[in-house]
Amino acid sequence: MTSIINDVFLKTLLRERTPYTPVWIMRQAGRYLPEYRKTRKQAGSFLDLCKNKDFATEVTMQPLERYPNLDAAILFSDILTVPDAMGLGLYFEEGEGPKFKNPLQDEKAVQKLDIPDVEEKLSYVFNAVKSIKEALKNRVPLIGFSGSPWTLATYMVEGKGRTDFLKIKQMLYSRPDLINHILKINTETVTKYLACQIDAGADVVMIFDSWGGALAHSEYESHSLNYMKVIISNLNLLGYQDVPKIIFTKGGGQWIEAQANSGADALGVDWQTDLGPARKLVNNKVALQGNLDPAILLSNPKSIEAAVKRVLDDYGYGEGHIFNLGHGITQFTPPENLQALLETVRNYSAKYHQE
Ligand code: 1CP
Repeated sequence: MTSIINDVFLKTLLRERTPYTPVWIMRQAGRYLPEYRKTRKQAGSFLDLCKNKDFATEVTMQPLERYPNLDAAILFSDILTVPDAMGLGLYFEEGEGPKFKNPLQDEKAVQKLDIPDVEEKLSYVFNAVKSIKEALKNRVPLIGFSGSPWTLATYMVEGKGRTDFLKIKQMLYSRPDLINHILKINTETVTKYLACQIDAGADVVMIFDSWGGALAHSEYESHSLNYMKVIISNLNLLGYQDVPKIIFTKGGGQWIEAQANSGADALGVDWQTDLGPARKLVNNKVALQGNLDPAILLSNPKSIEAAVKRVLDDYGYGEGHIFNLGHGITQFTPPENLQALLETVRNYSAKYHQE
């Protein structure tokens, strides 16, 4: 294994001693940065940006160049590359978010769905991982990622983002066999996808279950968590047991104990969850990552400093906390406000890591 110069994030994932609380920010590369908007314009579309390894490397590195206090890099790509590789035809309409030309809205479409040739169809992602690793020169670890089988299925069935989930829930409650088929295909594809990202150089992998919180209590474990568990155990069986794995169910705070028994090394926690009680519930089984409300970054450095301290106080003394937002940074964040967050984490957290 190569040695990473700043290994504070890796150590924290294993709940080992560190001098301070590590931090990275979900969607740290993105539209709130003027340098991102410039590269995005040069590249053309968002997908062009993802598919060109030089552009993907450039935008991954942008937040690290601007903010020396970041303790991890995350691959610049998207969770929707997977359904795109399955032939669903991903496209972005300006200002409207992602859409699919061929969503899975009838039995025939679902039955035709198959595991794609991941190595070939998604080779641009693995080439980006290799190129980013070279650019990083081992400064900080690189996070690879995927959507969860359930979250990917919501986009595949609904055909677009941010919906009421009625199409997929109708299918779930009336044709569970079709949903289970989609979830099984997604699980095998994601396992392969993450394995290839690790082979290309990803040091950590994270599964984004952004819409797991839309599931009813009775359906969360059976339709989201259990499939994430299968991915984790399959990766372990394939020999990737030493690569730390993070799962994050947005809106999933009430299922934290079940998540702690999933085999993941760390759990993402959103801002509706109280970090102190969550820490007691996971009982040293996993690290916790989160959980500042991203909207606080729309305020001012003084309010941000107080809110960051509150999150660090909520977790308290000892190891196993990775500071992050409770969801992605918004495009309206003034970049200097993120600087205030990062400085406060670094300076204030040291007291929680002393003997
Ligand atoms: O420039 C643009 O117009 C594109 C905006 C954008 C960006 C910057 C999209 C479209 N995706 C991304 C990058 C991205 N997406 C990253 C890498 C950047 C980084 O973290 O630094 C990652 C990890 C993602 C993951 C992702 N994409 C998730 C999971 C995390 C989360 O936020 O919940 C989800 C749900 C998506 C889908 C998606 N892609 C893009 C958008 C706008 C969306 C959300 C669509 C919706 O409303 O449902």
